[in-house]
Amino acid sequence: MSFPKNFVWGAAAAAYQIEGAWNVDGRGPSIWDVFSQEPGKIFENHNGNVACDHYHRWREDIGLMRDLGLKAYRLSLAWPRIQPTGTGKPNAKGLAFYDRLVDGLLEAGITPWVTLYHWDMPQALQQRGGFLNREMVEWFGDYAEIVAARLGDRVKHWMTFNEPPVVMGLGYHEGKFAPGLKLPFADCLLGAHHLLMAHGRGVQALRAGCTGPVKISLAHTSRERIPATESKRDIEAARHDYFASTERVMWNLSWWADPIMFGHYPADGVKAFGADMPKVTAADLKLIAQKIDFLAYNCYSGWQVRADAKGNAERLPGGWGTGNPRGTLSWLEIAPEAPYWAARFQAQRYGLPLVFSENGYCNTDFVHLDGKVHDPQRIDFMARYLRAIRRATDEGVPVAGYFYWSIMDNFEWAEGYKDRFGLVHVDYQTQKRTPKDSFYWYRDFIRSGGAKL
Ligand code: IFM
Repeated sequence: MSFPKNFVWGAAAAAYQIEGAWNVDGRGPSIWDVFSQEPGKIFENHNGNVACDHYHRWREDIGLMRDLGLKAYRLSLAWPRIQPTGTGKPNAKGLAFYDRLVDGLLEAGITPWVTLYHWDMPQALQQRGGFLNREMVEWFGDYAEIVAARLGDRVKHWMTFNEPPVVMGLGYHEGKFAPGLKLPFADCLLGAHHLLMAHGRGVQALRAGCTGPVKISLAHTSRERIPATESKRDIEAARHDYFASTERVMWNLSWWADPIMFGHYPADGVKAFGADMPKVTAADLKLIAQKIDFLAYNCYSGWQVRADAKGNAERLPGGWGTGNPRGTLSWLEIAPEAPYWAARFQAQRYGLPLVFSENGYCNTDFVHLDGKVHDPQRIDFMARYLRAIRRATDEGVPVAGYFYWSIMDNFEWAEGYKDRFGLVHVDYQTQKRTPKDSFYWYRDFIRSGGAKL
């Protein structure tokens, strides 16, 4: 069978990873500006000061998206461009940039899907405690109000936060990402709670400030559990493990998704985390559980799970086996079944349609002697993952869209510019854009309505 008729074919990027222009037109410093200036934090001390210079080259980039035939483009807004210190009067030039970008996309027939927070918090807010400060709820709400008032007449698809496990896990717990903190687990649970409340406040502000109906979500991520066989026992073991919240990490999907969808934290986690739990009131939970309209999910990799003799989940030893194909980032083991199980498990548990807000493959692509960028691995990766998504839609699992990560090579956080995810190659010395083979493959695929697999 084929993909549903109105399936959204998109690609994504995020402000700090592509915009550059870090100190232009009144933009304030973000936690990533500060973190990436610290020697040793980022591969070869790269930073996002210039990145893909999308701030100045957005017209050319929209032209590429139009050539690609994108139906939708997922972008994020740089909060410090809009409110340089995170609170107070908006910066007119920052808002004007996003105004132009949104208009340009709409003129090109591309629907903007906007994420409010993709990790670049204004540094001034971090200095006031960042997510550990409960005032974050109102700071974020005010920011969402400003954005809704300015873009809400044209933008109808929103995500509040991108990948909370990375924000709190890598940023506040493991110290690998900005702001580089290594806080006790209890503090991370408190920050997570404030983040979820800020999400709720953001949803309220977007609904109140945008004109007409809007579709809102939060982009989750986790690591997929893939049943080792399709026996009922393995499937149930994988499902149970997928939604368990007992590990003392920030990666438990149900920890983030259940409060939004069910209005309470998962009982297994509340029990396991015991005294580390923050104080949670009924009013907090009510705020968090604002109605959302779809599940947004960033899906990359996962591992196989089987049921042991007692039916408990057991991760298969050795993951996928020595030498399993992967991207240049070590965590990106290729697991083509991942989106199928992610969509099936989540749609069943949460009862909403799911959009893959990110999925992509990284490599060390370069321009070949013939002037082209040949990236057969990426094409193969996309074809495999898209087949799994088609299997889901064939079986009636409600998947509504797919955003390839990323439209172009960009600043891959702590890995700098080393790993390339783009459909478009970027030469960071000259800013020359070269569409890769995968760009043309995806273009033909979109033209065929997803039939060409
Ligand atoms: O580049 C990131 C993106 O910012 C968030 N999701 C994962 C991508 C690849 O690591």
